[in-house]
Amino acid sequence: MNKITNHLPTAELQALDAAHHMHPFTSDGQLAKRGVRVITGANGVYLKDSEGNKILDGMAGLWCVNVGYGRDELAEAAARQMRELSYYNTFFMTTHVPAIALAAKLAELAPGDLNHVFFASSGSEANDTNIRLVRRYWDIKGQPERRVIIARRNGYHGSTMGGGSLGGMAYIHAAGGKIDGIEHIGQPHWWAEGEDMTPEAFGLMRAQELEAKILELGADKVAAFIGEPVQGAGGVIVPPATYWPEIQRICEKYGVLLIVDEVITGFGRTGNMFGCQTFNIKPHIMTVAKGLSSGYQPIGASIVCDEIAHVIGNDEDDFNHGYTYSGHPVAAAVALENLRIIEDDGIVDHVRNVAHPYLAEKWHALADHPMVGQTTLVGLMGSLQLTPNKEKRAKFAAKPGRIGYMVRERCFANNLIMRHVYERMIISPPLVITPEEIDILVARARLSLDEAYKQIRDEGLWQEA
Ligand code: PXG
Repeated sequence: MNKITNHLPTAELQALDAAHHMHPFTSDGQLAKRGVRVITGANGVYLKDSEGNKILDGMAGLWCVNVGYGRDELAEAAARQMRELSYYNTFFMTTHVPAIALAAKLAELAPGDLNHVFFASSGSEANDTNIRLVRRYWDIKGQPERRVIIARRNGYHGSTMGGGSLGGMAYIHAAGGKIDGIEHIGQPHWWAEGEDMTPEAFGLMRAQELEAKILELGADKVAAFIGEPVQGAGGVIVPPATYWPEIQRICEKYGVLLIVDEVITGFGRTGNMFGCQTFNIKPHIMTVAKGLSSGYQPIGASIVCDEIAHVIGNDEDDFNHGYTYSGHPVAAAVALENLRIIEDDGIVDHVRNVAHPYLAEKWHALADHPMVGQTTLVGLMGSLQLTPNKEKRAKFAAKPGRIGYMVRERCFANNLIMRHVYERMIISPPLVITPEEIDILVARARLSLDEAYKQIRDEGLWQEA
């Protein structure tokens, strides 16, 4: 078959997919039995599938399509750049205009003295870059023993060997191992782990695990700490207000570099350009990807502070790291145009002043549903915690993920993409979502909860662990 067409019958596409396509984070055998969903097009906040369904994408793809689908300007920017300079690298004393312009633009947008950009093609790659950057920095500073990077359990930083090791997902470590020199501390997930503590006391306690870990390892062994302002893939875990100030204090006290992974929270998701601004965090390095191009091109970057960039850059030896596609001109041109759209269309203001307040009222109202024990919403990333007993913050007796999966299946059936992370339902819609579309999203979410609730009761699964 040499022509990819949308016009084959769904069953034929599914059969070809099952025969040849290995999917990420999937059991392909199980998927083949169920039948994969074939997406054929998208516009605004809606996806279209091969059966003609119009699906509201409550996840913006994988948290990335910030400006919505089908923007002509981005297609034009790509076509223009492909004609002008389809590819050249940024190794060997060369550069090109899109990489220059995007680096300068990111330096302008990023807070503080985050003025230097190392390009990658994804968030995982950018985090791998960060591992090298911080270790190289300490080598040059004459402290080569500072190698350990501290991260959090249930954090997510990608699925390359470096990114997957920084992440705190045991099932990813189990898939082929984990690199050395990465240590994990607890996550600030009050609902699941805070027991009888107040959120504030719990947030402080979890942050202080960083200090304990630094003291256990010896401060002279610790290169950096990495965290997401709000854990995304972990279930939209919003840390208590006490958490980040204490992390910042501890990093400063021990001279530990602070890497903030903004792959999801960057470019308007939290109601500011960056999550760091929402949570008042001052990092040495910021990881970005996803919303940087709204997913129209694969691109990521490490945005680095003056001190680290100058120390590494002023050494006479090379920084021996880089990717064929670091600063890819087409990806960079598309990212630049995407940032122009975000600014010119006032998308961050739209999130802060229109979409967030409108969604917040309706989203938090879902807390009256018998199954919803907690609702969170920061900007346009939100979660619903499912529970059989709200007062006790109880877990379901069923296998972890089973109940969440049932709700997700109802969402699918009702033409809403709302994902689940175990028993947390999560949303992260395109930032351009309108109040009318928010009404549809919430109505479908409620309908799906109602249907799943009935099914859970009928199947005898309404039981506490
Ligand atoms: N950091 C964070 C905070 C992320 O959310 C990455 C790094 C890695 O980016 P790349 O571009 O290498 O995938 C991510 C990616 C999910 C899901 O199911 C989340 C991500 C990727 C795939 C699935 O929530 N986040």
